Amino acid sequence: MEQLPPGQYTVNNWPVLSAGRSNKTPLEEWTLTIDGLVENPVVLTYQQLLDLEPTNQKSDFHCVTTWSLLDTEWKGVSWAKLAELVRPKPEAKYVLQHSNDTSDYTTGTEYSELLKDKVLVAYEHNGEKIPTEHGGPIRLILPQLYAYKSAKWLTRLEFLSEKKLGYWEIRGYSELANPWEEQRYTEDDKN
Ligand SMILES: Nc1nc2c(c(=O)[nH]1)N[C@H]1C(S)=C(S)[C@@H](COP(=O)(O)O)O[C@H]1N2
Ligand SMILES: [Mo]
Repeated sequence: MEQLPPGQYTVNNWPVLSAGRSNKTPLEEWTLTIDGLVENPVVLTYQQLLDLEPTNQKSDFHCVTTWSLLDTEWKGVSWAKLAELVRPKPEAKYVLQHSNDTSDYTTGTEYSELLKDKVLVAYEHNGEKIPTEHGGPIRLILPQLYAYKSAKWLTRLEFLSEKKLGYWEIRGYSELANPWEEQRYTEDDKN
């Protein structure tokens, strides 16, 4: 299968692309909240996340500014595992990701995107803890969408009944962000 979506080129280094910076919260104070329209809202410490069954996944990373990093290895907890824990309600249609950073970055998708292959709440990249500038200790990985749909410094997954625009979506970037359809900007979503 073709690995490079239209209009993308491959990079070997790994660029850093951040609207803000990490708040550098100490690891022992880091929490991941999963709440909103779920049966069992949770606040997980970093250690509690590590204690859940891990999954390793190799996936591609496509930035909307046209670079792609291929075959990158992530370790973390699969959405399937976390879904067992929190049990989203039937009316949960949308998920807003929140970051613990200086820009209060958010990004959102339909809940169905979390149910796709290789979706991870990741804490390791290529066998190492995710570096701070790349979103460590925890970031989401939604490899099927442009990477702005994968929040770095992930601190909360909020389940909603309706869509809410995030940091780049408010600024005119696609809500759908499917790289295979080249949905880069809002106007591409209509095509
Ligand atoms: N919190 C936060 N998450 C973010 C961003 C950001 O600015 N802040 N940028 C997004 C974009 S546009 C891309 S391409 C990737 C970049 O991840 P990297 O810096 O690890 O390459 O993170 C995404 N997640
Ligand atoms: Mo990006």
